[in-house]
Amino acid sequence: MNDLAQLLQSAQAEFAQASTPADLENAKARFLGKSGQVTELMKGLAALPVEEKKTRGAEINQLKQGIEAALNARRQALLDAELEKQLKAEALDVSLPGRQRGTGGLHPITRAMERIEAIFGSMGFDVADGPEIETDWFSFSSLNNPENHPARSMQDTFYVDMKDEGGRWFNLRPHTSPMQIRYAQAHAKRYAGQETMPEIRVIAPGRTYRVDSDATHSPMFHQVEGLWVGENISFKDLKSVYLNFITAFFETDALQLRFRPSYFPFTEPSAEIDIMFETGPLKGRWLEVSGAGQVHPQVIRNMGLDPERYIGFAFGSGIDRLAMLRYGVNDLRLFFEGDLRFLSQFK
Ligand code: 2U9
Repeated sequence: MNDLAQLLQSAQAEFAQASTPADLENAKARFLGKSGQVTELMKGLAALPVEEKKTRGAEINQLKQGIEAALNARRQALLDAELEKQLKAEALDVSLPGRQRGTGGLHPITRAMERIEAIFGSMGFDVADGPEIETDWFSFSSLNNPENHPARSMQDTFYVDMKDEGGRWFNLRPHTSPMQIRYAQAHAKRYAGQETMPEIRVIAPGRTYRVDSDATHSPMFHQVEGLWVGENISFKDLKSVYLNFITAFFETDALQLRFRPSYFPFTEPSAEIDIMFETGPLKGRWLEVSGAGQVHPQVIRNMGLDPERYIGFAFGSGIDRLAMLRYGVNDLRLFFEGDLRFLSQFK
């Protein structure tokens, strides 16, 4: 093979080795640049006799065209490879399903609260609402809590650095009873001038706050209190209402309910309500689910009603506790840590 054919072959080989446009430009310079091998051949023409110069010049020209063709082919190949790489990197498979935003769900405590409202609603109970920051009167005094009752202490109740009209610090309500008092006062006022007052039948679900924190107590928790006051409401009404509620909430009749004597300043007599499941993982164990009792006459009076005429019962249950029992949750803090691995089970 003559020297020109050899040169073409080494140019083709070097261009094929060039993996980037810069490498290719360097390889091009080695052949076609100012001091390139082809340029050197062209310079050598000057020393040849005229006849030889013509044929040699034509041969070198042909070589140059061959090298330029190889150079352009390699340039195009590198451009194609770059485009291919870009297309692959930006490839969008339009056949893929859209990115799901994921469906949210209600928080288990919200679900429990809605179930409770629906069940009591089916028994004709209204649902009260009210402020979470309360005065001393609605949180304690109206409920017959003596001035020195431990519930008032800062070890039990959160206080706000603002005073109410009585010069007492505002507090974060430690129970939902204040909503009951507010509801009852408004109800009594509304029917004050009438011969008979429709019965007060209301539940007050909502957030409550106490200075407490462990696997079964949280500084913010949820309570539902119930109140039924009329001219002749007794413990038997409490038992039937609460039994109806609890069997609907846990969706089973296979449970027993009992009252256990207790004491609260706002009810007399007072009782704890226990239930015992006859089947399932909790069967055979008495579980305390609520406090209850006949509304204390002084509290009836604080509602603006005559305790000689009106009587009724009240109860108070922890919604978080009912939800823990219903869903088999053993640590209250799971409800409030926002861990989607826990919460997404309730979607
Ligand atoms: C009015 C009159 C009386 C509500 C009641 C309880 C008993 C009670 C606790 C149980 C678990 C709260 O969530 S808990 O910590 N509650 O034991 N609550 S009677 O009595 C009232 C409420 C309002 C006007």
